[in-house]
Amino acid sequence: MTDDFELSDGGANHQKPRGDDDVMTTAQGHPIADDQNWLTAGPRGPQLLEDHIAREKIFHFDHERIPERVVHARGYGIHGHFELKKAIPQYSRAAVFNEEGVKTPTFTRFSTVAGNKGSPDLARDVRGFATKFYTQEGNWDLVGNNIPVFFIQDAIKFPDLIHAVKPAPDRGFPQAQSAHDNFWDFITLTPEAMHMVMWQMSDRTIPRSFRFMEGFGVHTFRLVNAEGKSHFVKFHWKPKQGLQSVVWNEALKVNGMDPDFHRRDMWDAVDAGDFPQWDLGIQVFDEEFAESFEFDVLDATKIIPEEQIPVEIIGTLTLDANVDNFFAETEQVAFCTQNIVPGIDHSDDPLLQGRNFSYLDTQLKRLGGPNFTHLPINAPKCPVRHFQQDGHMAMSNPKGRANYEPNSWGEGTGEERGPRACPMNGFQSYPAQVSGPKVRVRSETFADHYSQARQFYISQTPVEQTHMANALTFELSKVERMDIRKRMVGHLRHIDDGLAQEVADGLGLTELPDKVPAARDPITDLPESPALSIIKNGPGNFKGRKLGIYIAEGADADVVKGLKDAATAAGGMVEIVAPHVAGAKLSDGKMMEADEKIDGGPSVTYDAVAVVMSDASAKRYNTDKPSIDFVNDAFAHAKFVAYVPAVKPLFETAGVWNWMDDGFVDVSSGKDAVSDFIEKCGKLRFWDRESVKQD
Ligand code: HDE
Repeated sequence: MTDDFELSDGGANHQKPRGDDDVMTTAQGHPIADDQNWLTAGPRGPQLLEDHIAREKIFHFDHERIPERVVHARGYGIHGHFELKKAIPQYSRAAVFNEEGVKTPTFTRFSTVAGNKGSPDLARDVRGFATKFYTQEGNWDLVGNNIPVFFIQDAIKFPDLIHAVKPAPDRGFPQAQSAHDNFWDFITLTPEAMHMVMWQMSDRTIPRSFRFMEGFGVHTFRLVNAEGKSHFVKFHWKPKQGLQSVVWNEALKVNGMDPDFHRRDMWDAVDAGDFPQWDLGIQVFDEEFAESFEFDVLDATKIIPEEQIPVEIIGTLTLDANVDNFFAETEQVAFCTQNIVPGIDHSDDPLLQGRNFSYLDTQLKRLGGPNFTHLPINAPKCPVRHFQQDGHMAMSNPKGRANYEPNSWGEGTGEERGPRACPMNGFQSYPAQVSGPKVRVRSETFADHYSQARQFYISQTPVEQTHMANALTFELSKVERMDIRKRMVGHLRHIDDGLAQEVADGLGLTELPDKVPAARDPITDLPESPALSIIKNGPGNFKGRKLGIYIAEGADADVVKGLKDAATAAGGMVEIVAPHVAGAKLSDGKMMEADEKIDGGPSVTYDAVAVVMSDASAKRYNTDKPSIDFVNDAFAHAKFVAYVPAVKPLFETAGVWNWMDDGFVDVSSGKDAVSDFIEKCGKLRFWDRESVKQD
């Protein structure tokens, strides 16, 4: 009888039923004859509880959800690897930093912070950037964000911050938004948040894609070398794709059009083999620098400008495999800031220290027991040996008799003695001097709240500064209480009077509110840091970006082909949009298939657009709302637009024909014009259009 059963590769006692490989079974392995009809007493009679197949199916379904993350609930994970390009034994003994060319497997999860699991991707929000490195010496989790500072300085304030930004407890809204009273009430009573708020109100919080944003470890960490010498370090992820964000009006529309915009973009890019990459950079400094720096390096509301301590690139992260199962991998991955390896250590940053408690605690709640390290996505890829045992869902249990230490099993006893601690290679905490009275105070060295907020603001291009003023005005306009609006403007006056005035004007305040009392007068002459601007750090080419070509019946086939070829040759992706999803017949009489019907492929989903139609089609669609929006939004969002003169009737009703600027390129003349267009697209947006509108 047993000969008829095939052993599965899953484990010693796991067998498959006779017959075909794809026979459905219960979780207990019973082959199922009918999975669609509950056992009943007679065809129209009551259902029987005896039906173990139906009951198991429903029981399991009832328990499908685990608690979503209390913050960063909405996220997207991708596998990859980190390749070390430059060994740094002088700073760290960590294996991951010592052998050039070695590839360490990784899992990275990007996320938004405030929204729940089903919230839209383009909320104005900080993005999480968490990477688990499965190193030879155990897992190292770098749990960072796309912004290098944080709202608060001490972890004990985190629940207040998160309560304030999440939906109000009485009404249960607004979802995934900071534009409401509770958030701004908390922020304006928390001056330490001002630097972070400047980043939050910048385009950093509406990234075009996860692929086009930076990542930061935020805190100061330590690197410790083989001699036990320590340096401080800050970690940076620099996207090889360059930086890019959307504009706010576009973000709002993307959310309606495609709430999964970011995860879809990542899935599509990885699926297409266009693997995104980030360089890992380190800013290394010693105690002496820390002492001389204007701000406290343990204060997570401060950066160290790259112009002051350069970022040294030491390796590259490549994200090259989508998950097989979202729940098993992205949902169950458990990042813990306390997962560090020998050669990396914590600093006394009070935000980091609090996080080291919180993450382990949160995983216990989310994953239901202490054995979440047994799940494949969390399990280290190096040997694991210890005397921990049992607990919920224990899957990898040690063999043998010894489950304690010290023990005297081992040689000659016929039993394994089990693992032993290793003082030479094991993790050693850096023996930093610690002394002082037990107190609940904030260090005086954390008291400057405005200087770097100002530095961030003055480092932006005028376009980005305008976006910040608009974002602040938008958010504060959603705040109902006048005193909160004014209080925020009172803070802005410490940052930049011009910005304060612009926001006051935007809010319709007749008088500029008084400055909020400052714990310390800001330093006003910190130099600009170009590294802080997105526009100054764009890619300069169209690689990895998407061109949407809107075609209709009779469109010039050569022009469409020319655009497709040129965009693809530049490393871009192309999608064809048409009035019907079947596509359109071009001037050569051939049918070109569409990727999207016009109302499913609005211009907000593309980095640049082209509209190629015959005169007859342009007349036919010049009252079609999705067609008008396609053109009008592309204009309003400062996109580059390729066109042929025949589209005039549509461009006229879209209101752009008389406003066409250098961001519009007539590509009817062929190859040169098309190349000119694609080259321009490398700038991503024609920002001059925004300033023209303001005049
Ligand atoms: Fe987190 N944070 N955090 N955080 N955080 C969590 O852990 C927490 C902070 C960050 O993709 C939680 O697994 C406290 C800073 C990311 O799974 C929780 C404080 C930074 C992720 C938690 C902070 C982060 C989390 C919720 C104040 C940037 C998502 C679910 C000291 C450096 C990781 C979970 C993923 C997740 C606590 C502040 C980044 C509750 C107490 C600063 C990217 O443990």
